[in-house]
Amino acid sequence: MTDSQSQQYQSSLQSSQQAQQPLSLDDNSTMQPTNYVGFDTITTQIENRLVKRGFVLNIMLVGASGLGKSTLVNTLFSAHLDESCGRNTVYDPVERTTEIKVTSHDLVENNVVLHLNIIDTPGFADQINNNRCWDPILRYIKDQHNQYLRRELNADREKFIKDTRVHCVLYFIAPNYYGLTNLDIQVLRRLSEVVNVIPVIAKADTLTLDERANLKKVLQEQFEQYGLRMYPYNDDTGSRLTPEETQFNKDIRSMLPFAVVGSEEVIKTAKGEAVRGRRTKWGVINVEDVTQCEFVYLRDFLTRTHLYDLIETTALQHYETFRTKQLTALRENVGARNASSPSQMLPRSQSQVPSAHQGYIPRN
Ligand SMILES: Nc1nc2c(ncn2[C@@H]2O[C@H](COP(=O)(O)OP(=O)(O)OP(=O)(O)O)[C@@H](O)[C@H]2O)c(=O)[nH]1
Ligand SMILES: [Mg+2]
Repeated sequence: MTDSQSQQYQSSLQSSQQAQQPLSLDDNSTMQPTNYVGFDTITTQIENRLVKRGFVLNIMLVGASGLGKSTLVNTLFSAHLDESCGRNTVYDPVERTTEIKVTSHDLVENNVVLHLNIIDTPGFADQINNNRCWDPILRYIKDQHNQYLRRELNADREKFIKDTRVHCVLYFIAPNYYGLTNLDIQVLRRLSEVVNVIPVIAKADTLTLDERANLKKVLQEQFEQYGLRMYPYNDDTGSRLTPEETQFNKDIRSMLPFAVVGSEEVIKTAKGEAVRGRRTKWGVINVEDVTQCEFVYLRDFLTRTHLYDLIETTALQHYETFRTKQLTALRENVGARNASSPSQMLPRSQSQVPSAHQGYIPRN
């Protein structure tokens, strides 16, 4: 045996001896294979599957009439997704969004497909009696949960259940100096129980920087005072988040609500730069300039850092709460029925899952 052959033999013997050794256990009792197995590629495998399937994001726009809801969503995704109702002259008719309207779009970026559904709701607060004007919005959200539950309980359920559950509500607050109106409080209280709510100060270009800072302070105090739970939440019940993510969420919460300006127009600044903004008599408001408004923070938060978390939180928290309530109500119904007539102990059919309105009625 030559020297090099003997070295080769020694090293192959060593590696075969290592392979025969039992898997080692580290301090946390997690096993570490002695040779590379390759299951760490599961992340790439999952990524490939997910990319192929694409992602669904359902965003709902809620707030008083004319606060720039449609304009902002178009600005967010740099595309004309929703019809804004602005007038160019005073003679143009005043148009409004009058019913819940869903528009769907497939956006593609680096092979990743985002199936985006925008749920535009009629602006409220412009009626003489605004009592229960939030009902259609809440009903819509709960109906989507209910439909998902019915599909999930179906004996021959689809492999991939179409997800129409609302992942996030962008709630538009008027730029004023006193904060939330009574109506805002009523609506936010109900919404924040069933969906992720991200509040924004609309048309922030109409406030001075001091007014904006003051309004933010007032709003944060009101969120606290009225127990309004805004997204991102500070209670990570499932311990899903890393300490860095928890800290990041804390920072984001201290910035809420984002003071935003929307515009679909691309205009030229005095320096000749083309920017997305609003031209006024006094100059150009660049919506992507963080010294002028917080639109960029909102966009990054929504699309770059928390898009998946919004989807996951909807499934793990809001839908789960709904599901538990519905199934508990169903079990109690069956129990009561069986107790009253034990001879009829037949299983209920799927169609008898209580509707969203039977089992889960919005609080008054
Ligand atoms: N100053 C200012 N005006 C804005 C802003 N965003 C939108 N607008 C204007 O406000 C008007 C109404 O905008 P929309 O986006 O249609 O408002 P909306 O909330 O969707 O209205 P409804 O659907 O009727 O409830 C339009 O003339 C917009 O150009 C903004 O950030 N600042
Ligand atoms: Mg609109």
